[in-house]
Amino acid sequence: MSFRTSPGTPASPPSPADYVEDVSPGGGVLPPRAWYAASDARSLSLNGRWDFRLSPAADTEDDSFAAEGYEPGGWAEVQVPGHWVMQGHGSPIYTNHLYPFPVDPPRVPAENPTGDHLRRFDLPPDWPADGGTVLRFDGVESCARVWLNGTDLGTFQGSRLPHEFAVGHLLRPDGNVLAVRVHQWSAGSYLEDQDQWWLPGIFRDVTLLHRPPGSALDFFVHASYDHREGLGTLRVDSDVDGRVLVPGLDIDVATGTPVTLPVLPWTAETPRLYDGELVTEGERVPLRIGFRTVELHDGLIKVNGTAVLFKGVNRHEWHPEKGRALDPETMLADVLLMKRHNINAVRTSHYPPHPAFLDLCDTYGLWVVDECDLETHGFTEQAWRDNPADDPRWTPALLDRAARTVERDKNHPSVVLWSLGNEAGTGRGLTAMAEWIRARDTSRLVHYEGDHDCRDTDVYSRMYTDHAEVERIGRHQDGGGLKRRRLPFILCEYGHAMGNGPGGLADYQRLFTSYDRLQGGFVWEWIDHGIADERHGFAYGGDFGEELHDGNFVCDGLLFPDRTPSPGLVEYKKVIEPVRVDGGDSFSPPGGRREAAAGWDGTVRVTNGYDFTDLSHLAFEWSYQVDGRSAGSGPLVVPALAPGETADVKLPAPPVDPRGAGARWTVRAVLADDTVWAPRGHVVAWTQLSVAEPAPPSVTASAPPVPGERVITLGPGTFDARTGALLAVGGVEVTGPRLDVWRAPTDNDNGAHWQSDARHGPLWRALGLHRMRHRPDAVEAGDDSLTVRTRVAPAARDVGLRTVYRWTSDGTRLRLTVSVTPEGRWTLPLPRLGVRLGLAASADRVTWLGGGPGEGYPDTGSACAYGLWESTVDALQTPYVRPQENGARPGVHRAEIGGLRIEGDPAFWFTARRWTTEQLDAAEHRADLLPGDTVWVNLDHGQQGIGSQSCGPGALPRYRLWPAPAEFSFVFSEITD
Ligand code: IPT
Repeated sequence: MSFRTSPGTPASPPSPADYVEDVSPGGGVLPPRAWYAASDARSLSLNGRWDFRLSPAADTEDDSFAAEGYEPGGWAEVQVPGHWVMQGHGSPIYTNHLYPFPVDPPRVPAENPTGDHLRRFDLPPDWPADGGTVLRFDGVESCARVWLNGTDLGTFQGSRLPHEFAVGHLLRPDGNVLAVRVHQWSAGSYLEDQDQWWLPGIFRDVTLLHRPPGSALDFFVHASYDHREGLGTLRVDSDVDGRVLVPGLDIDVATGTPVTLPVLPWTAETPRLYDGELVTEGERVPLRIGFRTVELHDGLIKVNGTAVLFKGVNRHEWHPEKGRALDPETMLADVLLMKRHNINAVRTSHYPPHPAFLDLCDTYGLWVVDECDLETHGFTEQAWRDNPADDPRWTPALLDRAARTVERDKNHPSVVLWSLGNEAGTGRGLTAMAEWIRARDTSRLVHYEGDHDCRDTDVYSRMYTDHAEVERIGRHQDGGGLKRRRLPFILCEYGHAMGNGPGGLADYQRLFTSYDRLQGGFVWEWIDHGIADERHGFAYGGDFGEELHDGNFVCDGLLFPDRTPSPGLVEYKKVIEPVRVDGGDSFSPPGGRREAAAGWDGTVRVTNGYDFTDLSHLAFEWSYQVDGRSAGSGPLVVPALAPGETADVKLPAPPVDPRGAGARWTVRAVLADDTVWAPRGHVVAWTQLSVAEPAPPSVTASAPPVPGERVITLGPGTFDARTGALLAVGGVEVTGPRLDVWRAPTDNDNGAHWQSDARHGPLWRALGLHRMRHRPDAVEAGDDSLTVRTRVAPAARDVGLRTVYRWTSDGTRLRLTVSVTPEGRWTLPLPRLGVRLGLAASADRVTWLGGGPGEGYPDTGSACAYGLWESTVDALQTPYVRPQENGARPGVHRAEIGGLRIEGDPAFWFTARRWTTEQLDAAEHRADLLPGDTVWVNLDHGQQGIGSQSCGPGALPRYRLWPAPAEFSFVFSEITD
């Protein structure tokens, strides 16, 4: 790098292109306006292969590439939309809130990867000669300078916002050249510190839009609904006068003219859209009109007069190969997955999504909190000093972002709240944004979490608040200023879905449904941002040699990166299901063990938990299972209850007598007909009720232990005479079983480094629970039992678990009773408490009678149904992007694997894997897990809850596994049938 000098002045650094570090939003672009995909005016997509050249700094190359006649010899090619770092040029960087460059606003590093893009295009032969043409960029990260046919059009920042240029005067029929220079870092980067991969590039569509004479400019569809009268009022304000046509409602009025008439309202549950058109002299623009009124009334967010309960998720845009360049199929996949999992709301964290996503939300029905492209979280490192959100020099940029968000998306009925941004502190810029938005759009409410006094917001919003505080807020016992006390509450982020978890969702949902003020929340977050990677399976922060990074904190979604639902999503679906079926009990522990109250007469109470729809779209079915097998099923007649209504419905007489076996009713609510988002028969809600638990296994101790030289035999069991360890059950070779308390800490066990509460993962390790020593103290052969006494404890500590294994047999079966007595002063709960045993690698097929089909832990098992399940060892694994404890099936009475039958007394947690817990613990990526020559089986009496401490509260006290005297039994037998 050379320093320019001039006579008499000291050397000064070169000034990078001024616009890159300019706090203003850019220059040369057209004012923001409503976005629409298509009208009858012509358009031309410029997506496709573009010539591409990457330079290491903003000023490495001059701008001669933008001049007429430039030949991009030796350039590479990239796909637009796309990020160059996802296409082999440079690499992604992941940081949570730390800026990956020195904080010196608005300056950015000299190392500023800059991508020059060139696109040649001809106009279609019939491209109209009259009127103008606009060039639209839907998203470029983070700063662009644009030339067409050698003419400098201008610059812009605001990565996830549209920017348009008037280009008609520059176009020619053939040989047009569009040149775009994109800088990874700009002043705008300070406003985009959004806990995601930093991914430069032209990552959304580039389109030429013909603007015929008399074409539409901006327009605002106002469509409200009066729920008392059942009347909608439509008024379309348009910069260009014209007519508004809605054939389905016989509407044909001038723009600006209100018309009131009976309509069906739009809600997320009933997304009724009316097709219409805005007709100006030169253009017909399709309209999709949804009538709905959003208001704050009686301290509640109401839509069409009804308070809504948000069952939401935070959605970042993500694709494991394309980053944030999402194709329409992926957007649709997200919406369908949400609808099928009972999700009714999306917060577009932390920027406006591709506009096509909002079209899908309108069509399929999702409430949207549309968030502005703004976050300055890194300033928290300096106690928010110099925060752009409170610095008037940045206010124009903030207002530009607010305007581009609102103007683009204002015609979507699904958008019910505008969000100012995320984690941007508080300040004058935010207040200015809120004021601007309120003046522009009175039909929606304003959200922002960072302002706990709610000066700028219409809703009190928090993130990761623990259950106890949420309950206080629900009871209006949380204090706060007068304004806040009158506002409804939402958790804009909760249930941090990083790795195994989140735990505690059901406990939150009970609060949301108990207190009116609590209007629900948005789980963090929708999808893991893992990057498909040959080395690792999926890569996360640090895998690209970043100098600063936040590891797998970027993988904290309900979907794995390839959009496979994680157990967290299955749990969330169950927790938020819109129909409740109760059998007189009030609480469901994991493993599908909801028990009917004593003396229950077979009546279930059905409650409609929808906000707007009755139950007529659902069909109800009962089934009766004995030991997990269906013994009968049939339809259940449930009245078409209105929202909030309850009915008692009697189940039929049990079809069979369970005779000592376990018996359960299952009631399902399924779609009665096909919908646009799921077929007929799709399960919306279900409940299981236990009427009889299986009789515990009984083994009459009748066989005596027979001591030999090296081994002791007891019934089918062969034991090591010295250590008392079981070696075989009949012909099945076994390693162990012995006490095991270790689990590979989950992300939620490990917690976040800023958490002030005890973080169990690191404390467990410090105590040495991952390296427990087993000391055999005695092997005692009695008349009808073999007793092995041991002490299990970590080096360097005086705490331990006195453990007695007592074996008995009736000649064919072997019963193990484990008694555990803690010694010393334990200050931590245990990760797990049970036994671990090894089986030959040929063990593959697994069946179990208990909770399934997926995993479940004490505070995550709502979605586990009791049944007779079948799987393989491989399929039992939940492939968290960073390997950790997973795969336990709760409430298991019986499991069969590798020729061994295992019955529990009481029911146990069952886990089987082809690697040890220690190997699971050591692995950093999926690809590190390699099958060994043993299948390791854990049979657990207890498991510590999961919680959400990777960013929120830990497991609630009732889900913690405190060391206490415990006794539990298993019965082992060789499967011979
Ligand atoms: C919160 C952020 O708002 C969100 O973007 C994400 O980073 C989340 O945390 C963690 O995954 S902020 C946190 C400090 C509570």
